[in-house]
Amino acid sequence: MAFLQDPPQLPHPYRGDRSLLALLDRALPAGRRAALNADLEALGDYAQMAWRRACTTTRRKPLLTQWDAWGQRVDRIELTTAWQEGPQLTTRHAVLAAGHGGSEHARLEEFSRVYLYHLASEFYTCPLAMTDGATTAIRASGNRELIDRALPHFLSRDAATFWLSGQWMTENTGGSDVGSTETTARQDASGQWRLFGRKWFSSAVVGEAALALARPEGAGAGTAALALFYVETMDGEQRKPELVIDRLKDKLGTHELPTAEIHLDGLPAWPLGELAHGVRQVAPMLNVTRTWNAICAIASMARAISLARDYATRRQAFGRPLIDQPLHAQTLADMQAEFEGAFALAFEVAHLLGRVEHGAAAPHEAALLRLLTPLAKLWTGKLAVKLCSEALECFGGAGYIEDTGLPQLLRDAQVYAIWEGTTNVLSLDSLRALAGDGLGALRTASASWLDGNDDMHAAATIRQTLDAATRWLDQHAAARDTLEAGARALAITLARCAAAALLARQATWSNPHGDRRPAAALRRFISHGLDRLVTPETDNSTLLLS
Ligand code: MFK
Repeated sequence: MAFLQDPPQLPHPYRGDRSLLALLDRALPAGRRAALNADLEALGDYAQMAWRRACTTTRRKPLLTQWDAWGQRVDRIELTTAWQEGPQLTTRHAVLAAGHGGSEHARLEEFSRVYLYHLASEFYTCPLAMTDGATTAIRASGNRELIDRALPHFLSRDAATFWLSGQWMTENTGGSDVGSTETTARQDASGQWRLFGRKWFSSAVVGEAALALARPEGAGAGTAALALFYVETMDGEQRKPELVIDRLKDKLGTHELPTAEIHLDGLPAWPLGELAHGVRQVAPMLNVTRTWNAICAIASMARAISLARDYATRRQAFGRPLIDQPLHAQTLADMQAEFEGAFALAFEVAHLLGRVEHGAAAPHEAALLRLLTPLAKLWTGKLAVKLCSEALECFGGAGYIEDTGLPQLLRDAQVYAIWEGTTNVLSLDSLRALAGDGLGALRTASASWLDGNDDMHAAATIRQTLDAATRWLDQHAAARDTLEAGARALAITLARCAAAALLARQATWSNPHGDRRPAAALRRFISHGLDRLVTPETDNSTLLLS
């Protein structure tokens, strides 16, 4: 009988995830913890079923039909199975509604659902993130008419009344430099605003609404002159003719997500607030979608590590299972420690968001949230690619073969570093947050997270690294080019300090329960180093000569 290798089995994504279980047990009051269980069990079941289904069926892509047989423009998109299941599943388990549930814990409860659902959703979480962000931005605008009109749909617990919202910012001019937006807004004879222009990346084109940036006719150039508008895309069952889908994008990954290029030919629109400072108005949306990005990134890491660890118990080589081979075990443990740090940081951002939104935060925590949001997004985005790549290698050649389902993990992970802003854009955003009291807030928070932990080496390393980061900032504060050139290194250093201090807090809670694994994760994470600061040479001209 020829040798046959057992494929990896996916442990239950909820019951088998000790990081999630320990976090929720620590952070939630007992009653809320118990109430959350049924939804998380169900989403874990769905995720396990979806993995099995993905391993046994041929993956499909969404299909755009632009014209019907009789020459009528229809722009109809056929969605994949998970996307068709999305509205029912997410409204039944209140994925979005949970985040707006009137408690400081609401966001933590929402994002634990997102974490479990994300990979099974085939990136249906992308438009869900946009819908969550649009809800947050519309609520922040105080526009009562739009709040009453859109939010009951966005937060509906009934698929029949649920609406998805997009976020239309990116244009041909680029995803980062939003100030060069070319879409214009004009009022027609009746005073109705209408949008004209081309949007280059719309991942929620099947949605019923969107928030869009546009330049009101006659307004000046640049970011401050942009306005933020709310649009609806459907007239009953028909897509409005003023919204045209030009084509679906052919992407490296996220193949099931129907990302479209569209143009707007007079689509009716309603301003959220003043007819300027649209980026300022959309910022609450950006910060929410960046939190989704971080949670989805750690979900990819969790899946990759979970499969690699399971496989290491099944795969025998050189006479023993991989898990018993020192170098392989070392590799897996290194991955696990980095993942646990990223997990701690991403979920702290989610929990903080809820506390700040519900007025339950300490005085320094608004500035802390403003800083940790870009840090979590940029660090987890990069780490997901690294860990998914490492995990594929844990399978040897099998990790390179499409119908194992494994290569998709790596292809999809690449999106976290660009979705909602590149690593460099987010590093520069962290400088905005540091111009306020971000660093002071991080120092205060880290001291409280370390409180009661007995790992003196970890505490000293975190404090020394934060001191070094403070000195680095002071030293370069007046030299903008140097500050920008070193911003990524600074951001990753601060993210690692925050993650280490959060690991210490989890270890302090877990030790008395007899669980020494978080303490081991902390030691391992610290051994990988926290300080990534560099003093950049800002003159790159010699090296960049072609
Ligand atoms: C899931 C799979 C998806 C499928 C594939 C997707 C592929 C990728 C598709 C994409 O295109 S994703 C890219 C989405 N685009 C972005 O994430 C935007 C990236 N650019 C930025 O984040 C810039 O920093 C930003 C446009 C927000 C601002 O840059 P500017 O034009 O230089 O504006 P400025 O003057 O610095 O900021 C304007 C205001 O916003 C300021 O406030 P004031 O008006 O009060 O002075 C800023 O403080 C404020 N602001 C900016 N970022 C903020 C913020 N406020 C709070 N939080 C923030 N994060």
